[in-house]
Amino acid sequence: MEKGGRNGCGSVHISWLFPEILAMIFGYLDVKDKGRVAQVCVAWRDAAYNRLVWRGVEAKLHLRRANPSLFPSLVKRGVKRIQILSLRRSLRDVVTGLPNLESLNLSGCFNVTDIGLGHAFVQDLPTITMLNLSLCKQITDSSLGRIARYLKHLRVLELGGCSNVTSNGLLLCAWGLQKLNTLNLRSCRHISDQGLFHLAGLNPAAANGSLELEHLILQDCQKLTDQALKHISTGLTKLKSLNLSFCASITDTGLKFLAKMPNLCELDLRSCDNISDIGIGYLAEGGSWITSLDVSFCDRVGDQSLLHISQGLFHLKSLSMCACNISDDGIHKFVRTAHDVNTLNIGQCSEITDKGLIFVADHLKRLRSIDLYGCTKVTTVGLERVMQLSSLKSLNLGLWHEKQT
Ligand SMILES: *[C@@H]1O[C@H](CO)[C@@H](O)[C@H](O)[C@H]1NC(C)=O
Ligand SMILES: *[C@@H]1O[C@H](CO)[C@@H](O)[C@H](O)[C@H]1NC(C)=O
Ligand SMILES: *[C@@H]1O[C@H](CO)[C@@H](O)[C@H](O)[C@H]1NC(C)=O
Ligand SMILES: *[C@@H]1O[C@H](CO)[C@@H](O)[C@H](O)[C@H]1NC(C)=O
Ligand SMILES: *[C@@H]1O[C@H](CO)[C@@H](O)[C@H](O)[C@H]1NC(C)=O
Ligand SMILES: *[C@@H]1O[C@H](CO)[C@@H](O)[C@H](O)[C@H]1NC(C)=O
Ligand SMILES: CC(=O)N[C@H]1CO[C@H](CO)[C@@H](O)[C@@H]1O
Ligand SMILES: CC(=O)N[C@H]1CO[C@H](CO)[C@@H](O)[C@@H]1O
Repeated sequence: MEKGGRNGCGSVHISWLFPEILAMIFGYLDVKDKGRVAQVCVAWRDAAYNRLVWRGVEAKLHLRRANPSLFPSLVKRGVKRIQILSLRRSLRDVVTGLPNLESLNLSGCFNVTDIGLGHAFVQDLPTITMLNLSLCKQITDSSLGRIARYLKHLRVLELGGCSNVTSNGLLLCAWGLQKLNTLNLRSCRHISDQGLFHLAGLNPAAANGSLELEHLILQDCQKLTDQALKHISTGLTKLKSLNLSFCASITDTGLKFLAKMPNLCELDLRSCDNISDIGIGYLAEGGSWITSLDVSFCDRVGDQSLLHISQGLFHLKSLSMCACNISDDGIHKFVRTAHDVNTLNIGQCSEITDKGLIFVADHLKRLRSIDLYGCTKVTTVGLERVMQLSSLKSLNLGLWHEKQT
């Protein structure tokens, strides 16, 4: 950012601008430059204090020594989203210093404990809608109890990698967090089917459930079985996306339940080893509205699944089958009804040849992105046909080739 002309900010044109207009312009700068323009002169500093400038900005803080002007200056700018990079002071200071706090990101902050959160969350905090505790590994169900009690307006809760969280913690969430829209439980390996039973509100005497959930990430929750999917499909009917990747105990039977979910459009089953063509058949028979399906690294998913998909998943836009046992035959069956598909990831499918790519080029006229990384049997003949698709924006070939433009 230049300081603007010989007269500092007195440069003729800019000084004519109303402070409101300056503030709108400053709003487009990145956070560092916002700080710099505020140091140019008094007029610019005042303009830079306008809340418009800082709207949506996430302040990143190292909370070390006491700094009495920090929170008032953030409040003055209207900053409502905070990311804590390191924590040597009480979290309570943050919560009391920023009464309008909307988003608190503590991800990866290793010093976050139940005791620390216990000091911070002692009264209703109705403005906080986003809490990111991912990788705060010391957090247990006891913190979830506080969160469920005092952060009732939470819409996004990230607990990825919080491996001490159990189904009891989920019961507490299901009791207190009625407005939850997004819940990330990645690698919370102690969570069992019972936790999902509560989350889905299936025992209303104990908890009404978080029935507004639209996005649920259960990646790598190894204990979950088909029962959990039954609970989800019964109670969490607003769910739009579900991530079950690496849930090795999920089987084809579980997919029968998911096939009935009216709003489910994104399903991630990457590396679910017990899923086979039969399960994909259930999904397709259910007439599901799935637009995005990932079954990459499912060894038992193959050409038969592509046939099922062509006969039932008519709304599919994105399909990922990396390292699945598929061939040109399967592609041939799939492309006939796959008119809306814009993303196709079939990397490491070593049986695919130019023939398969020609089927793709002839039928998938909306294809924007294709992954062919490690497809060792394809040659420039097939690739050139795919590259002629006018919609194509991205072609991943990994180490072997590169898209020429
Ligand atoms: C962790 O935070 C507490 C305050 O909650 C502080 O007293 C302590 O010194 C911090 N520890 C480290 C290693 O930063
Ligand atoms: C929260 O912090 C994590 C870790 O630093 C970062 O990756 C993530 O983008 C942050 N979230 C938001 C919404 O900024
Ligand atoms: C939460 O933190 C994780 C890990 O750093 C990050 O990947 C994710 O985007 C964050 N989510 C939000 C909503 O900030
Ligand atoms: C469930 O919701 C109803 C109606 O809002 C409420 O009266 C009841 O106390 C709730 N049950 C629990 C266990 O919180
Ligand atoms: C499921 O989680 C994995 C890992 O976090 C992520 O790469 C993938 O995009 C997620 N799938 C969906 C549909 O969000
Ligand atoms: C791959 O699929 C074909 C038929 O589509 C089948 O004959 C073959 O046994 C499968 N290979 C493996 C390793 O599952
Ligand atoms: C407080 C608590 O329960 N901490 C446990 C978290 O999980 C690790 C192992 O994953 C245990 O060693 C801790 O005792
Ligand atoms: C729950 C279930 O059926 N798990 C099976 C998944 O597949 C492996 C073999 O691939 C079996 O050993 C498990 O029993």
